[in-house]
Amino acid sequence: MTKRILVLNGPNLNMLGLREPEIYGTQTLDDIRARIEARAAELGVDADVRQSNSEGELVSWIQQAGGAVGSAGDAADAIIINAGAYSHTSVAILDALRSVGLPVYEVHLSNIYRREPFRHHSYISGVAEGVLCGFGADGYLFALEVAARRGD
Ligand code: CA2
Repeated sequence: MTKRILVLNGPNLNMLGLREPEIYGTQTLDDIRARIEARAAELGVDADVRQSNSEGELVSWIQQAGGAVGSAGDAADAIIINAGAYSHTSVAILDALRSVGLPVYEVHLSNIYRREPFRHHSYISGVAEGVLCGFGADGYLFALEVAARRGD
């Protein structure tokens, strides 16, 4: 069966390419989605790229990826997540990721360790297989390659 990888993006990432290009680059989220989908096709996996500004919606998608009741068709084999600012605040997203038990790959476009101290801690890192930060959109593609290869 084709491996299915859920790629989640958190708050404000819908603004990519439209504001703060010096930090987050000039590519829009649609540009990044197209790059992820193209690489997924080469790797022979399905990538489902989603964005939400709502913490609760992200939690629901994570639960569905884990096969929660009523989530037929949304189950996934791995999760790549850039939870944006929720990375630094959300115990709810941490709990959801821990409960589904899927491999988690954390991505940040910017190098969070070169930025303000409040960005240096991510709740998600504690459950992630690995963290990619500072490589811009390439981080998603690196994570996709690892997620596609692992568990074969
Ligand atoms: O570097 C990353 O990918 C972040 O997850 C991005 C988050 C930030 O809170 C994290 O500390 C690091 C912010 C995403 C905001 O994206 C924008 C993009 C363009 C314009 C405004 C916001």
